[in-house]
Amino acid sequence: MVMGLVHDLQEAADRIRDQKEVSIISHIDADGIASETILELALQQEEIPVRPIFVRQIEPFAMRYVPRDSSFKIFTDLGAGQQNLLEEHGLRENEVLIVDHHVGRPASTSYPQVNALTYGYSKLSAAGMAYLLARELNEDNTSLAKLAVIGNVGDMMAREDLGLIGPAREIVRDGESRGIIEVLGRELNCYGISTRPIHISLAYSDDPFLPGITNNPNGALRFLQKLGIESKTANGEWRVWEDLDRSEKRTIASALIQQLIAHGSSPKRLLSEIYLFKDEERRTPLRNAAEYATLLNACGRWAKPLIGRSVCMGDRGGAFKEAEHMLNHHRTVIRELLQYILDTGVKELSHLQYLHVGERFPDTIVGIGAGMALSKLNRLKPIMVMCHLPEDRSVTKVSMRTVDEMVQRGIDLQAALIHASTSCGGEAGGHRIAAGAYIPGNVEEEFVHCVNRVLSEQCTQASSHHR
Ligand SMILES: [Mn+2]
Repeated sequence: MVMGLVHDLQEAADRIRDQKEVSIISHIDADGIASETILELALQQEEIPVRPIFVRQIEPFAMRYVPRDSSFKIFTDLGAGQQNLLEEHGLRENEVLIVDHHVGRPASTSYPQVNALTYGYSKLSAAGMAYLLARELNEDNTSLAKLAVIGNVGDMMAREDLGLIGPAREIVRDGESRGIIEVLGRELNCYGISTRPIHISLAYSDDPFLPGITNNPNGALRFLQKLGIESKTANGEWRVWEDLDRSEKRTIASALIQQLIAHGSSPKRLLSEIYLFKDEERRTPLRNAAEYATLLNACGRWAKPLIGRSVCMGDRGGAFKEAEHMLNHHRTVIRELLQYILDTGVKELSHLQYLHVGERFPDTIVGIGAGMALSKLNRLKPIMVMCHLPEDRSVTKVSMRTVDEMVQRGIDLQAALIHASTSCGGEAGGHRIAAGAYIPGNVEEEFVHCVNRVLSEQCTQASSHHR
């Protein structure tokens, strides 16, 4: 870790130790829920009472949930980009700590902040930062490494490099030495390895796109049969990826590598690292980082982040049942949304495809639906899905998704949405591959065309660099 970070963590830890009462304001996604829980558990150890508050990151109404009381306010997984709002809310610099990994927008008050980006770490999420702070408070807090890994994986920090790197990787090692985390190297880069039948898991893989298998469970099943891999156990239960032995996994991986090469695609992204939690029961979504993160995301998206928090704190009874229920419901509604997008069809511009779903679906899942629809549409054209915000119909939420290949070619959705929103009085945030914005409802049409223009410029710029 760079020296500046070590120093700033010490200072932040000292600041926290002095507090009588703390409010933690965090984001409702997996990283936000994990961040909040890490700090809440760490503060519990210090006997400091905590009040958890969850908000949607870039929504315009977030501040109304921040209490106006004497408690010390820790903002996790948000705050860096909203410092002007903290200021407007009347927060002074001695009552705030920001623990974040988003691009900062400074205000005239200089709020104390530990932000992964400040230290040059772009592959470390807020839960990673919260963990480093918790470990600074007490070395024994390495027991919280699992939650940090869930946050990191949930925020796609392992995606680009096919594994966690830098400080996020050190956190994995902390978990390994506590005996909680097991790292499986060079595993198939697919989702659902602990809970989904193998062919379903294979059919989910779209990075890389597997011809005849991606989005095609029957094709995946035939593929397994051809290789002589049993899809079911002796008592007729579907096997999951985790049940396969080493040689079965190797058989599948080498067949896929051959297939990709035969189709002229690169097998480079086929294998990645997977993080298993040995203290969790097999065949549950808690068993690996990616599925655990989805469970937490489901809680957030159905406006029950506190249920996710209870699961993170160890509840395996009522809260876990409810979380599982939300996860299943989540899947059903996402499937409906996907079908709706495919049935309705998208409008196409030169550099993007888009659709407005009105208020048929909760705004919190529209982005995922967009991502899933993309793999069934023209993958190389970024997709934009718009919807109305239930709390305020005059605001439109915009979600965009693209694929790695386009990011390599110079597409940056975050930059495009920030650019287009500033000119129309909206707010945007996210990443190159996935980003979102809130815009006034009456500028939708202009906005879409503005984003299309920016995307076309990004393409031109990137190709002129290559020349
Ligand atoms: Mn985050």
